[in-house]
Amino acid sequence: MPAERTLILFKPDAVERRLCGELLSRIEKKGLKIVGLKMLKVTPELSKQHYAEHVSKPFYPLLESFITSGPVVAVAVEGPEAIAVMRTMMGKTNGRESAPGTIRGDFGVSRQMNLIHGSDGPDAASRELAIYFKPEELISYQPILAPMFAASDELA
Ligand code: D4T
Repeated sequence: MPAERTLILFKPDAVERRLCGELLSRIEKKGLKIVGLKMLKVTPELSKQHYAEHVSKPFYPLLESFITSGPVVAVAVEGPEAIAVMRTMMGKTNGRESAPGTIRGDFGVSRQMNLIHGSDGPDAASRELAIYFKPEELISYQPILAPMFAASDELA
């Protein structure tokens, strides 16, 4: 199976609550690889681009207000089935329903202030990585310990 890349955002509530280190640590300890990292403010225009599928929904105005309320941290994450692995680690959208052990299950009780975004499929991952990172900001590298994280037949 090929190594995938996915776009992760630590949302304004994660930054405000000083949870970025905790979330980054979980990603690293899981064995996924960080290949891009930056802090930025999401503008209303960027929010509409990112959340294009939600712009016409009733909850969108509140969502835009929240996601533009403070800085976010964008992380490009790589690994075998990284998209699904991250979605499992994040838990359900609503923190009240997310299982303990997941990021949203451990740190929140909200559906909107749910700390973290992760691309929900390969098409979304490509689209979202291109929104937040220039190609040259995504770094390809082979850690010396890579053979200790997955067998050769688990990666392309
Ligand atoms: P993201 O996209 O942030 O990773 O979240 P999910 O993939 O888990 O959830 P989503 O696309 O359904 O929702 C996107 C974003 O909108 C917020 N939201 C959602 C909200 O504020 N009110 C709502 O009613 C819903 C359904 C939470 C996540």
